[in-house]
Amino acid sequence: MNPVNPMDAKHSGPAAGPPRGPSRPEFWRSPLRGPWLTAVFGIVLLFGITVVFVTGLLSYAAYEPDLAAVNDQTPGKGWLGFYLFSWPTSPYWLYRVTQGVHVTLGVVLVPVLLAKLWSVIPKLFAWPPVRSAAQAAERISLLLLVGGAGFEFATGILNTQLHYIFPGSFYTLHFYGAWVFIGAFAVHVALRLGRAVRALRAGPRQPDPDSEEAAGLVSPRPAAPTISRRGALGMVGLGSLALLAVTAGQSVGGWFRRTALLAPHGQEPGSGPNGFQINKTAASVGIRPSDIGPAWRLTVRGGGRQIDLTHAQLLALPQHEALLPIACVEGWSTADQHWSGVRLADLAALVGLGTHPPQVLVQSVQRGGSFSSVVLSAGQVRDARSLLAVRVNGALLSPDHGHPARVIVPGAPGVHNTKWVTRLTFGEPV
Ligand SMILES: Nc1nc2c(c(=O)[nH]1)N[C@H]1C(S)=C(S)[C@@H](COP(=O)(O)O)O[C@H]1N2
Ligand SMILES: [Mo]
Repeated sequence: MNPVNPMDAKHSGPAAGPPRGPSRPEFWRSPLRGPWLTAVFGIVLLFGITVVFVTGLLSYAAYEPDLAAVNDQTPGKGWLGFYLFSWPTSPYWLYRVTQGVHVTLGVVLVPVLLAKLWSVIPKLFAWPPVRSAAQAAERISLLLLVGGAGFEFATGILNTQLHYIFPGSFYTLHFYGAWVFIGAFAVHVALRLGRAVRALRAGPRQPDPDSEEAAGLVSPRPAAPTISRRGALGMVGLGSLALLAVTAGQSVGGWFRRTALLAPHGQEPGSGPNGFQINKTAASVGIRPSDIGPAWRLTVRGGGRQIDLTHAQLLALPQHEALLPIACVEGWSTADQHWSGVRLADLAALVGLGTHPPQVLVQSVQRGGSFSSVVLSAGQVRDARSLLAVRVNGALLSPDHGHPARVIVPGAPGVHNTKWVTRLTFGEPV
């Protein structure tokens, strides 16, 4: 213990003061820290994180996890799936917007999150560390809040940048992490919203460091300012805008993709009709040329019947067009592409399920991997824009885009647009 310095007594309580270093309020000297600045960042995060959370929940609903086990990346969710609903096919750009917002806003909020943490950092070292049971509980909730925010932002950004660095388990981590984080976030908002609103009303003038309003954020020994508080806000705002400028292009797609400096640019899709973003190439998931060559067949099953089609027979069926994007969970999407192929509903009709086509299990020639099969809902099958596509932008599909046939459905996440399809099973799976 340090000897009590009478100079410190004012800020450090009656008994032995805090140890030297960051536990002493005098240690923190930025004249910018104060309740107003913290409240501004806090309110931005309150709205921003709410939107990111809701669009994240929507992303899970878009996977239709209740439809089939193959659709569900977090099968142990229990009642956390209470809000799930059947994902619509209109508007056809639905997932493109919800997931574009989720990823872009998440990235854009990073500077605000860091600034918010910086603005309250003295509180991390507050002395004594535990004053009462209630305060201990609050500090633990802050641990979950800060840890949860770091975890959610880190896993999310790693996923968008590195394409599933955690094989299969990204969903589990990000999903359960989100619920822990949002629980702590709700507690924090309940405890602090009143104070934040009062601080915003009171304006940017710094309160006395010892006052209740200062909330332990105002330095009792401020250094000379090198930037104004508005300047600091401007800097954070510019940081966010810069991130927006180099991120949003990947969700807009088309020409704007070039501005998306932060988007994964590893695979260059090239030019021509098939020259748009590819998630996983045929080679990268072990598709052999023989899997998708002349020996390839499409098997359509359902209603007790089975039909096998060659590629030529598939091309001979009535072809329909649909103008649809691919929108990946990673936040990128393509501009609308001209797909053409056979309607899923028409394929259901081939096995006698034409009037009210049921759901369908789609299976790829791909062996293994969590995206090699999916169940599409009856609503998706019945939409006239839902195709088993064989062409895109006038050309046959390239192997990387799913030749000989791939699913394309409106409004759905990219992961439901299964490539290299070889089997469709209509009806309830047995
Ligand atoms: N068989 C199979 N289909 C698949 C995938 C896959 O890994 N395997 N990836 C999916 C994902 S996550 C996306 S975003 C889209 C991307 O389609 P694209 O590569 O043609 O752009 O394909 C989907 N279809
Ligand atoms: Mo994806």
